[in-house]
Amino acid sequence: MIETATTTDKLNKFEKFKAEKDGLAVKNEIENFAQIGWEGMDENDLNHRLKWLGVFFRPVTPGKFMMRVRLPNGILNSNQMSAFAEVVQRYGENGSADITTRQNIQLRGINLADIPDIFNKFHKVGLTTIQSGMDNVRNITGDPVAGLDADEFYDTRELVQQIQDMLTNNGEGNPEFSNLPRKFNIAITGGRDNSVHAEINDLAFIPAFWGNEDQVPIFGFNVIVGGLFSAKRCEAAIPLNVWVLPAQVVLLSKVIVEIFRDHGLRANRLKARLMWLLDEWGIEKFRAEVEKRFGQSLLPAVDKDQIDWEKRDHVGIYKQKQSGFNYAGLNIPVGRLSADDMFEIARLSEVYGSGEIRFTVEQNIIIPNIPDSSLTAFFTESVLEKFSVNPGLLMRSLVSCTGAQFCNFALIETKNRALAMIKSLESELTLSRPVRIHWTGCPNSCGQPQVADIGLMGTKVRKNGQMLEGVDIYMGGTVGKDAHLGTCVKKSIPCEDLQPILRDLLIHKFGAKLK
Ligand code: SRM
Ligand code: SF4
Repeated sequence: MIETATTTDKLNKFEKFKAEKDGLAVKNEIENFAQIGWEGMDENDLNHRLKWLGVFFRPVTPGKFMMRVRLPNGILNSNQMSAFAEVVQRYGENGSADITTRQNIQLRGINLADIPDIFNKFHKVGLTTIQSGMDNVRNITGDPVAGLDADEFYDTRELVQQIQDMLTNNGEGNPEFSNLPRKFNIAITGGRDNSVHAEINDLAFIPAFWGNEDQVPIFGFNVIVGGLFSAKRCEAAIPLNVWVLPAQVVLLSKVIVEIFRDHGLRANRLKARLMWLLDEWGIEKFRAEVEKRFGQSLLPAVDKDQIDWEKRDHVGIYKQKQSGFNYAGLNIPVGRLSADDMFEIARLSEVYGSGEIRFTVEQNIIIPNIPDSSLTAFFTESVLEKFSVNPGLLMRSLVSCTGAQFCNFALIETKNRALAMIKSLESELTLSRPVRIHWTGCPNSCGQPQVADIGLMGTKVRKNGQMLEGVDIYMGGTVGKDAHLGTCVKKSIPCEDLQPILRDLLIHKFGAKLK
């Protein structure tokens, strides 16, 4: 069972403050916080508990908060996008938004005094920010083209929503799952190309058919567990040796999160993710506990899963399974959006599509349901000059975490530097294929450098007696059918020396040519 205040001696400081007062408790205090201002708040409420509501104090920009919502499967509508735009618009130059590596969005520049209003606004358009940070289950990812892709095995949208509803009490907040030992990531993929990086989640569901050649195959999922990136350790998820029907996915998720809640390690925060519990227990004991709580015997995993495609990035115009309709994948450089950009995207989705918008884990946008007859007009929209459907082969795959502009863990500035470097490299080189370059500002790996062709992880470097911003270079990350984590191949490159090194790597390893 969850360790309580009486056993807090062996607990880390986060466990102690959680035992004193649950993170979700601040839900009832938000009006009061808005009145007293952040300077008057208790430190743990300000720095930590607010994150249970998706509100993040930013020590880098004190008084200008970040808000992280939840967008199950990365899907939203134009009203929700406009609500985001209206929120950041009121902060002028300070307001902006970032699409995240979990198909989600974060808004910036927010004043504490405005948060009750913003919550009301979000409530009206069906948005929640609840349990999106700290020791909670994060935004649940699913196929970005679920329900549009003619080749998918399963439309993940409903299951992802059901898991979120179960874990968050329909977005109102669920104390049953608000005190996990650490964060927990869940992903479901129903397509052929593992579009959500299933292997880097604590729990993921991968399409697989049950039955031998003589039987009618039954659709379900193989289950993998324990994937994580952290400063201490990075691991791909391992098989739980369980296969479930879609109808069993929500209960299995509940049971696994409960086991993590009740038995996950809480003494050392660096070792509190699920994989550390799997190490301690072994996968057999963990599986037995899952089966016990599930209440019926679980089938073993199927040998061959259905991930047999290279990963698609969805940038461009693609036919949907609905005849006569297309989805447009827009490249959003490093995921950054202004208020005007968001109004524009909302408008595009209404004028040309069905008002629906989707995010990808590559921090890009998909606008579905564009009829063939509207494509010519769609191409004339000037916003496509900024958010191209046919960007350069480096820009289209560029991913970057937040970095030093807003994140106090950052060792380097990421987004602006990443953009400038890609622009210069594209002006020097001709490429024949996309190369996936991921930037991350520190070893926490939010920008997932280990899944990239070239991953760049921020570090500090000494050069000529000076401390400079630098990177460690990761390579060998593969995605899609043979997903495999990349490893560090070169350490401590000052950022000021990086561009020629990247140019050489692109020429010698990825077939780029000098212009
Ligand atoms: Fe992350 C902490 C941003 C995806 C691993 N991450 C943070 C914080 C909250 C730290 C903080 O309070 O400043 C960052 C907020 C900075 C800001 O102002 O934006 C932050 N993480 C992000 C985002 C926004 C990066 C992005 O630009 O896209 C992503 C938000 C996802 C979301 O919508 O919920 C984000 N973070 C990830 C991922 C990638 C993923 O989930 O696929 C990882 C690695 C995968 C994993 O978790 O196993 C990741 N973030 C971390 C860690 C290391 C976790 C650990 O076990 O040690 C931290 C540090 C921590 O939790 O103590 C962290
Ligand atoms: Fe911040 Fe580090 Fe995550 Fe980048 S990787 S957002 S710098 S915690």
